[in-house]
Amino acid sequence: MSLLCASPSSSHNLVVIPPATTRRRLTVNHSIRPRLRMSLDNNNNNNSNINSSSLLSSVTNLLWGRSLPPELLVTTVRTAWNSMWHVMMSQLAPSDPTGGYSRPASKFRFSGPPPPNGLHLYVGLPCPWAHRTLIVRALKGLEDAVPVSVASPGNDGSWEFKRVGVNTGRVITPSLDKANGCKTLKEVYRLRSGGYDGRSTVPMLWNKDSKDVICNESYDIIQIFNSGLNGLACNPELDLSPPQLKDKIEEWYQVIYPNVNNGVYRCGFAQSQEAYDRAVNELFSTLDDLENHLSNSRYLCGDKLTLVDICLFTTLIRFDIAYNILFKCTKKKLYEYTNLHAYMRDIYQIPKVADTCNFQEIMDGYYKTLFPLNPGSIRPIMPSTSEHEILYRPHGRESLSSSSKTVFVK
Ligand SMILES: N[C@@H](CCC(=O)N[C@@H](CS)C(=O)NCC(=O)O)C(=O)O
Repeated sequence: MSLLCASPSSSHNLVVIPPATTRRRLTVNHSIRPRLRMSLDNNNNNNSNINSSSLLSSVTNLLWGRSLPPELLVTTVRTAWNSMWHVMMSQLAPSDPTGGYSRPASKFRFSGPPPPNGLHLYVGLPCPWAHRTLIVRALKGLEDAVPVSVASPGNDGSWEFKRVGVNTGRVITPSLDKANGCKTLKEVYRLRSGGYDGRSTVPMLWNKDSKDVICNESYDIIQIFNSGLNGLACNPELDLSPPQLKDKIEEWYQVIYPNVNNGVYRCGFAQSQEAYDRAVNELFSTLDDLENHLSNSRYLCGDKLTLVDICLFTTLIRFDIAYNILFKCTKKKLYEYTNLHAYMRDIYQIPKVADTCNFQEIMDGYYKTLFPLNPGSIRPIMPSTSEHEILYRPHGRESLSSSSKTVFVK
C-alpha cells in the first residue's frame, strides 16, 4: 500500500482550518510555550543529542520564529496525521469500500481429533480470541496436556517472547516461548515446513513433534479442547457443546460474532463515519437484545454454560476497560446493563476463569499497542467497576437455572 492510496480520502483535509473554539484555546494557552521552548533549547545545547524533534523545532524556529502560529501547527499536523492514519489503518485493518473493517480469515483451520502428544498453545493475554482457548483449556483441565506460551505485544504490534510477567498470584502472566525458544511468534510460524509469510496471530495450536501449525482459529481450537482431547483432560465429562445444543450454539454465534466479538473491532477500526455508525448501532442493538434474553435465561442457550457463552464473555470482560473507550463503543458501559453485567460476573466466578483474566496486560495491550488509535500511548485508569472485587460480587443468577449449582453440561 503506497501513500498515494491514502491521499484521495484525506485530501480534503489539506484546507481544513481549525474551528474557532480550537483556535481560541490554542491562542490563549501561552503558558505551555515557555516550557516547551526551554526543553527544545536544552536539546539544542547538547549537540550530541540532536534528534528529530530538535531538528524539527530548529526548522520551525527558523521559518516562523519562536512561536509557531497555532493555526499552521494544527493544520499541518492534522493533514500529515490524517494521511498517515489512513495509510496505517488500511495496512493494519483491512477495510471494505465503505471503510468498514473486514477481518482477514484465519489461515490454518482444523476439525477432528488432534494428535494426542506434542501439543502446545500460543496465546497473548490482551487478545479476546486467545482468551477463549485459555478458558476452555482451564475448564476441561487440559493444562498438563497442552502447555502454553504467553506472548506479549511488541512495539510494532507483533507478538514477542521477551518478557516474563511478575507473578502476583494465580493470574496468568507473559512467558518466554517454552516450546521452541523463539523470540517472536513470527519465528515460530516460520519454523513450519514450507515456511510462512502471513499474519502471525494468536491463538495458535502447535504440534511440537511435526513442528507445524495445527490451527490458528480460536473457534476451532475451543471445539478441539472441548471434545477432541478427552483422553487427556482432567474434566472429560464436561461438554460445552453437547449435541442437543449444537444448533442453538451456532445460531447464537452467528449473532454475537459479527455484532459483538468482531462488532467492537468494527467500531474501533472503522475508517469512515458511515462504517462506524453501522457497527456501533448493530453492536448496541445486539447488546440490548442480549440484555433482554438474559433476563430470564442464565446462559445464552439455557441453564448450562456452553462455548458460545465463553465467546461472549471474553468480549464483555474487555468492554468497559478497552472497547468503551478506545474503540468508541460509547453508547453505554457494560456496567449499565444489569443482566449482562451479572452474567459476566457469573462466568468470571466459575473456578479458574478469573485466573485467565489479566487486566493489566489487557489494558497495556490495547492502549500501548494499538498506536493508530492511541498515538500518545497513555493508558487510562482502570474503571473501578471493572475491579476484581466488583466482579466477585454476588450475581444472583442461580435462581434462573433449574438446578442452581450445576452450570456445566455433563
Ligand atoms: N479469527 C482469529 C483472530 C485472531 C486474531 O486476530 N488475533 C490477533 C490478536 S487479538 C492477532 O494475533 N493479531 C496479530 C496480527 O494480525 O498480526 C481467531 O479467532 O483466532
